[in-house]
Amino acid sequence: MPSYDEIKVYVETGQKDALLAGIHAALDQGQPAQEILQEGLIAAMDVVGAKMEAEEMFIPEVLRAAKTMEAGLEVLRPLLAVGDMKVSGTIVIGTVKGDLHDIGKNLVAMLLSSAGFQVTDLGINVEPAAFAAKVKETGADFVGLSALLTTTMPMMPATISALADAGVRGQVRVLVGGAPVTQSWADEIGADGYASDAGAAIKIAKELGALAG
Ligand code: B1M
Repeated sequence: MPSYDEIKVYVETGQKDALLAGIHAALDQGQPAQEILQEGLIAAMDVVGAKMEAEEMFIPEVLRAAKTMEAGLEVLRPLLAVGDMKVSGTIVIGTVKGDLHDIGKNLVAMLLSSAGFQVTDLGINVEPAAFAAKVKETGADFVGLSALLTTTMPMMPATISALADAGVRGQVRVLVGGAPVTQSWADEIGADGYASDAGAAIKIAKELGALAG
């Protein structure tokens, strides 16, 4: 079985076949899917982020790493079900306008779905009005906003305003997340919940659902 450092290198350097073989070998050895995700795939993207910032990696290489990670995620997907956290509810989720990052959002959507939520994923670069229209159309209980860039975080309050303008702010709980997002930002913009990772998103959605009765 490869070490997590080796798995990280496979993601970083876009070695998809080696990554998939490595993940299968780790699973065969009894390593938990959640640990492979956290210590291998997500940790690799942190290395990629640091190298991107230091201009040691550029967009095409970062994209290749992202695609490789997504291939690994597909193998883990069925194993990441959330066990006893069965909840129900409907959520409209997307990455806010101007932002093209979707790996974290996809992970959150995937885990919410496996926890019993009915998920409508609007994808990336979603206009505030498009979130509001979909909430209105589906009568969703939650709307989930993901942002990975400090420059796109302001699209979160813009989306909350669009929900108010469409007359649906009162019926929907707003959950926000993404690497630069914090609890204090969520408080500042009047979101109902903040989650630092996909597991926390399920927990918070469950709590908010229970509060709403
Ligand atoms: Co971009 N990028 N990127 N990038 N990219 C970051 C975010 C950056 C931190 C890298 C860096 O410089 N260190 C930096 C942002 C700096 C900042 O604003 N603070 C950055 C930059 C600058 C950019 C560009 C501007 C680069 C450029 O063009 N010069 C550009 C912007 C494009 C745009 O969006 N308009 C850009 C482009 C890209 C790619 C397209 C090449 C690619 C995205 C591919 C894709 O997503 N399909 C990419 C990538 C891959 C990254 C890094 C390396 C990895 C992101 C990732 O997938 N992480 C990233 C560095 C980093 O974050 N370490 C970086 C793994 C993922 C599982 O984690 O997304 O954080 P994350 O999601 C977590 C939590 O945040 C949370 O749960 C998830 C799972 O645990 N979460 C939620 C996320 N959404 C949530 C929603 C919730 C709840 C929790 O509720 C609804």
